[in-house]
Amino acid sequence: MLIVHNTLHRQHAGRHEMFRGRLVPCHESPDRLDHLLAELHKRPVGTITEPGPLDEALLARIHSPRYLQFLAGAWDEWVALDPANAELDALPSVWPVRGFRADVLPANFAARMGLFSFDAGTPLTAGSWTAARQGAACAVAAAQAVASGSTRSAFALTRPPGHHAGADFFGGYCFLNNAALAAQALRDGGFERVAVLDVDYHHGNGTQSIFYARGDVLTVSLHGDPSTEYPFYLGYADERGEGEGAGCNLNLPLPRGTGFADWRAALGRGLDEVKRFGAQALVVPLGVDTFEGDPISAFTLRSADYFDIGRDLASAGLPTVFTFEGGYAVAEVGINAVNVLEGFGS
Ligand code: 6XA
Ligand code: ZN
Repeated sequence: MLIVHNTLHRQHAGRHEMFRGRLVPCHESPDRLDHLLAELHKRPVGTITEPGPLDEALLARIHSPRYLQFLAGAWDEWVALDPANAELDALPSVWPVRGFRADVLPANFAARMGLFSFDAGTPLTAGSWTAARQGAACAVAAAQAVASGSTRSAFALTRPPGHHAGADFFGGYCFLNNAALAAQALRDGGFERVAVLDVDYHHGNGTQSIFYARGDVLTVSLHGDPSTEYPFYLGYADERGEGEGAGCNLNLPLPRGTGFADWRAALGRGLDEVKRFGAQALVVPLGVDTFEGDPISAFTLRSADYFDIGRDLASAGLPTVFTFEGGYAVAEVGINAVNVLEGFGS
């Protein structure tokens, strides 16, 4: 397995996220990836490499030009409002809900921050854009290596994560949708039908929305039931895709407290769907916030279960790209993720 590392990920280091009326320390911290990398050095499952420059044309096929333009300049705009802002994270505080104009692009920075986001839990910092771009480059490099046939599987150490980011919005700690970029790179690399099977605790709303009307990319997500779990407003079982994408989205919401036996049965349903779709390549947004010790999630998977997840995913027999998503029990993040990779094999 090829491992593609984001050497610049530490440049994205948010201080605070909004939680129940308070600014609390960010769960999505740089040490998450450092633990993962340390575990990969301890238990080598493949060669570790760094990505080349990000493919701008590919990026622009997944994200809208005005969103990319906003992200590229957001930090400078934030600091230009007040030099003291350089010591603070940028967080949105106003959003256009139903009935508001989504086509206008206000001159006001806060208004644009809200237009391009959906929560107040995703701080934008001085290095967020640099880190997010390098993370995206990792996902693309991993997919291109798999598409070229030089490796059968690859794992991209994407941080910040990506599966909540849509074509033109950030949220859920995500700015660029690494898994969507990987799926598109696999399509461009010659695989006619690609499946995304998201095993993070949270619904991959960004990936779903990006591919919702496309028939060439299947999106499957197993996750905490959105009626009680973030991101709340998407991820229900009746969302099946639209237009050419009708039937090409499958959500498998599971209740809080779900243990490995039931979770694994849902994974089996997801894998059946991948097979039925006739996928030629697979993208797995890999979050390990399904772990029993995760501070923000409510499934009860144990560390040993992650070997079985890897084995089950390998049973699809497909060229596979993993991106790294959630998982906040920092000490166990590396162990659990590498257990999946070890179980998967090469
Ligand atoms: C709300 C929780 C964000 C969840 C992020 C995540 N601040 N997504 O792990 O997969
Ligand atoms: Zn998650």
